[in-house]
Amino acid sequence: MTRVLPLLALLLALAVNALAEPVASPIPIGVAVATTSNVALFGEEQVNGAKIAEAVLNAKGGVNGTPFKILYQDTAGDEAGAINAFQSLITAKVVGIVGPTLTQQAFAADPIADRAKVPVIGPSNTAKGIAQIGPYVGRVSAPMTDVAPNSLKYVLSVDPKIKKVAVMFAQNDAFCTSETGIFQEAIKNLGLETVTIQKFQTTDTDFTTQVTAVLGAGADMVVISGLAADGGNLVKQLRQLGYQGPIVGGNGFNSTNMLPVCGPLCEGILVAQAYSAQADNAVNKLFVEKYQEAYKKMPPQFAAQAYAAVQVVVEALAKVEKDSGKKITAMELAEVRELLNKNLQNATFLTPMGEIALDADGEVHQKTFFVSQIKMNPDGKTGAYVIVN
Ligand code: 1QQ
Repeated sequence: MTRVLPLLALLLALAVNALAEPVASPIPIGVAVATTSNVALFGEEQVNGAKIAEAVLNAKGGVNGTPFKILYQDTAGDEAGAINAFQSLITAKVVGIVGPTLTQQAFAADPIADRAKVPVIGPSNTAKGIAQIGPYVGRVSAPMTDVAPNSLKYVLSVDPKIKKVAVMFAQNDAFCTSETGIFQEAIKNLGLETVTIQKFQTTDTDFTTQVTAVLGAGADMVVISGLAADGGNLVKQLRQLGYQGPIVGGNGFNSTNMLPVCGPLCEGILVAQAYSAQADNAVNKLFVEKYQEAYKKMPPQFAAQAYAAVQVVVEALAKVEKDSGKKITAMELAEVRELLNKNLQNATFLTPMGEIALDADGEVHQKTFFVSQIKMNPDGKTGAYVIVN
C-alpha cells in the first residue's frame, strides 16, 4: 500500500496535466471581424485599429512583459461566417475574442463563446441587448441609445423650423431595426412628426420606390439606419432624385469606406459618433500618431473602437496576473478565460474614446459623444468626418 499510493498520485497528476490546457506564449487573442463581403467596409478599419493596438501595446511590454499575438478570423458579413470564425478561434485556444462586426452576427455567434466560457468584447455592436447575451459578453462600443439622438438634437439646434421627418431603415439587420426604434422614439420626444417610414434591405441597390415616397411625404429631414454600401447608395439616390434637406445617418454611416459609394453627394451628411480623433488624451494621441504613420490618414471610429477592444483585454490580463501573482502563460486556459472575464467587468479603462467603464454586465459607459458632418474632398471619393458638436 505504501508503495502504491505515490504511484497513484503520480498517475493522477499525469492525467490532470494531460487535461490541463496551458496558455500559449505569445498570448493568443482572437479578432473576428469581416474582411470580406460588404461588411468589410467596416471590418477593414477594425483590422487596422487592432494592428495598431498590437504594435503599440506589445512595444509597451504586452502583458507585464509577455507579448500577445492577435489571431485574425474573417467573419464575412453573415451569421454563419461569424459562428465559424468564433469556433476556429476557440479551438485555437485564444484567451478572449474581439468581435464580431455586426450586431446581427453577435446575436448568433456570441452565445457560442458564452457557452464555451470564452470572453467576448464587441468592438462595434451597438444595438440594445448585446451585453445581456450572456455573462461572458461585453462591449466597448457605446449603445445607440446613448449616441444616436445627439445628431437629431444638433440638426434642430441649427434649423429649429424642421418638423417633418422621413425615417428609413434596413429591415433585415438587427442593428438597423434597433437603431431606427431609438431614432423614432427620439423624433417623438423632440416634438417632431414622422411623415413616412420606409424599409429596405442591406443588399438593395435601387431605392427609387422609397425615395419617391419620401419626396411625396414632403419630409424636411431624412433619418437613415442602414449599413455602408446600401446607405451610400440610398443617399446618392435621394440627392439625385431631388431631396435637398438634411440627412442624418446612424452608426452604419461612420465608415470612410462609405464615401466612395455616394461620392460628392455624401457632402453634408450628419452622423453621431462615439469617437473624435481630436480627443485630447495621451492614449488617443499615441493611437492617432501611430495610425497616421501606418495608414497616412486619420483614424475613423471603428478603428478606434477596435483598438480599445484589444486594449481592454490586454489591461484586464495584466490585472489577472497582478491579482493572482502568476504569469498568464503559467496558468490554465480555462482559468485565464474566467479571470479575464471577471476583470472585463466593473472596470475602467482610458482608451482613445476617453475613459470608459464596463459595468457588472460588461455594458460600456462612455462620457463624451460627438456629432460629425461629412466634408468631401475635391476628388469626390475621399473626405472627412468633421466634428461639429
Ligand atoms: C452594429 C453596428 C454596425 C454599424 C457596425 C458596423 O453598429 O451592427 O451594431
